[in-house]
Amino acid sequence: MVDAALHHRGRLSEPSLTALPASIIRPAYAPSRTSISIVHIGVGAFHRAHQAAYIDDLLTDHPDWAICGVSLHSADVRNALQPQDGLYTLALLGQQTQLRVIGSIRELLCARDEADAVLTRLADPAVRLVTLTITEKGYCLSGHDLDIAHPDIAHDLASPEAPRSAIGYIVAGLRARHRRGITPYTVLSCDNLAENGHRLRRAVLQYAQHIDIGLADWIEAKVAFPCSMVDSITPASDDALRERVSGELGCQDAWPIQRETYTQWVIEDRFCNDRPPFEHVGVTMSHDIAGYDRAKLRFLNGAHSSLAYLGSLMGIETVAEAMSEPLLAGFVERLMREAIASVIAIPSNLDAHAYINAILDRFRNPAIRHLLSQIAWDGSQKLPVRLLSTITDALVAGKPIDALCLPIAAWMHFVRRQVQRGVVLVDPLNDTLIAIAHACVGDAQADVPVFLELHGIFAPLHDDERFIRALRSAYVALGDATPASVSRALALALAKTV
Ligand code: CS2
Repeated sequence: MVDAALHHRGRLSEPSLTALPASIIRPAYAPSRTSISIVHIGVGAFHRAHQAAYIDDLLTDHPDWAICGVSLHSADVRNALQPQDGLYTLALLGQQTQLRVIGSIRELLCARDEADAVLTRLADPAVRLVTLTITEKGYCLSGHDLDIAHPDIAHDLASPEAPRSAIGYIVAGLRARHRRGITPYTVLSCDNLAENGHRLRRAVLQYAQHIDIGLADWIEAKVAFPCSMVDSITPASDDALRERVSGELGCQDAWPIQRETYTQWVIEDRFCNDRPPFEHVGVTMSHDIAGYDRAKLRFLNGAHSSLAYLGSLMGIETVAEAMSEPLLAGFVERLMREAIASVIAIPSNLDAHAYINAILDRFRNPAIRHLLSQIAWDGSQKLPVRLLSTITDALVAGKPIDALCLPIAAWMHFVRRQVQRGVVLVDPLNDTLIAIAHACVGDAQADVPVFLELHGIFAPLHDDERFIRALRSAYVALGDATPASVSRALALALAKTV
């Protein structure tokens, strides 16, 4: 809890900026003199640590690119940041922690109770860009298609003027612009999904086709959905951070956030309306970002999810702790250097060896307490893009997949163990996973096929004999998923040539 005495020293706000200690970096512009051109949907920690920091740099010379941050369901961020004039602190965790106040989010809306204000912003001709960080599940996809049976999508299709989903809002905004003859905005996904722009475009078009075919044709012809790759490790905020920040600021910040100093953003240069001069603030603009995307998702996120499930079964709490376990760190390094590197196609200017070295260093960062339990969330959405995609390519190339199947089997054991222990799973397929876990008996022959029934995750691998065999062996190798049996499985995997 924040020290009660701090409340008397006030809240972070625009007037309080000048009184902050000199060590705190603050906006080099007057936040109230900026204007909004970006609507961002999903004002979570990642957006506030990543995109909002780039835009904060940009506003110094280009004050008309400020952000309106929209949360679809929860009012928590709005309620925390509105009394602070949208300001909040970003802690940059390096050898020395640097605190920086970000001023780029100028308006905060909660769509659940301010739908009209959100729709008005989306229809505003000054808004030229809509960005999103709604996580994998926010796209409401089943495989590559929009899941029209998803409750939010079904709701929005029935009443498109009063949407709930991000897709529903994007299309409602475009519909208003289409009717009024206003140039559409570019829709830029900033989520950790392979080919995020293509997936979003497909989902938006499929949705629009259900409500208005003329609108769907207009969107298809006129609206750009660039792909992007985003990268920065952003552990969830905790009380230690809140106390430290308020102490150093000398005033209260209700919701500071933290990230590593490393950050990367690559955007496909395809916009249908004006765009910010992103390249002025360190963003890489490219015409082909698929290779960057693949490298990030398969190396970094693939390794992260592997650490999350194997490490959790070993009773380890954080990424840095996992990296100090020789068997686990050794396994994950081998996984990247051999199993993943041998099948991945990456940009010619990207040195895979150096890229992996940098990832290992980032994972070892002692200043970061990144919980494995946070990374373990939403496994059903993350595993296909992070690990199963590599397995698919390895099978096509006739390469070994044994090591790649170990983290998948670890996820299955993790799900089974959490449910059987009564621990809440954070996953949109929660209900299905609970039913599966209850059906598990701890035997590979019985358990693995039940998981493989999840075709949304496993298709087209679910009936591939080589995959099933390797997955069963991995499941058996992990034994009863205790720290000792997982260590044995890792030692065995390391003893083999991957
Ligand atoms: C992590 C990512 O929580 C997770 O699943 O793997 O959030 C990861 O930290 C970021 O993608 C790094 O850019």
